[in-house]
Amino acid sequence: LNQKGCVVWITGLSGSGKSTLACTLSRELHSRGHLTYVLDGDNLRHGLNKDLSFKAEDRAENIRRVGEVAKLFADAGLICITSLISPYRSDRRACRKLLPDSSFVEVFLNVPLEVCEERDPKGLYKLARAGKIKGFTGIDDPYETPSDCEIVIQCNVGCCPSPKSMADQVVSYLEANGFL
Ligand code: GGZ
Repeated sequence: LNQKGCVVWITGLSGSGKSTLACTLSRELHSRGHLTYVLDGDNLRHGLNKDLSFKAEDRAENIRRVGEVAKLFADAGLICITSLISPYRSDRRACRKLLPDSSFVEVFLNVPLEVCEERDPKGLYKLARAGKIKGFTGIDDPYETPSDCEIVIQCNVGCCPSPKSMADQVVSYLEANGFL
């Protein structure tokens, strides 16, 4: 294995397609012979992070732990892909600081709230609007838009790139920056 490890940190709203992008990107990189590992926020909250809630300090701890684990994978030479909402700039910046310069690749999956809410794959937005979930990101909890990310993937109402073309955008970046 002759691979420079890195972390591809995908941030965005619930329902923006982070997990789908992470999975599609992982498969694409595998098919090119690269080792990857996906750390998915929703999955990790059933195990490693099952003691954490969605209040700001628990989200911070959630992201801190995943950042530390992602660093271990990157140290081992893998491309570690994370998919967490990670709504706070300060938490994302803290993860970036764990890694050597340029090996933290922040990807903002920029999907309008109305598109995420229309998809509502788990019915969570509906519950949040009804006040049955409190502190839901984008409804009554903040999402701080990245200002220093390496890649922005733009979706608009009625016009979203396919998961494959989103993954290709990340692959091109990784190629151009010597990670592949
Ligand atoms: C945001 C919530 C909440 C609240 C439950 N706010 O789309 P999903 O369902 O499958 O993924 C979301 C997941 C978010 O976990 P993360 O670890 O990525 O969040 S963070 O980075 O902010 O710590 C969503 C579900 O959990 N979910 N309640 N209140 N998302």
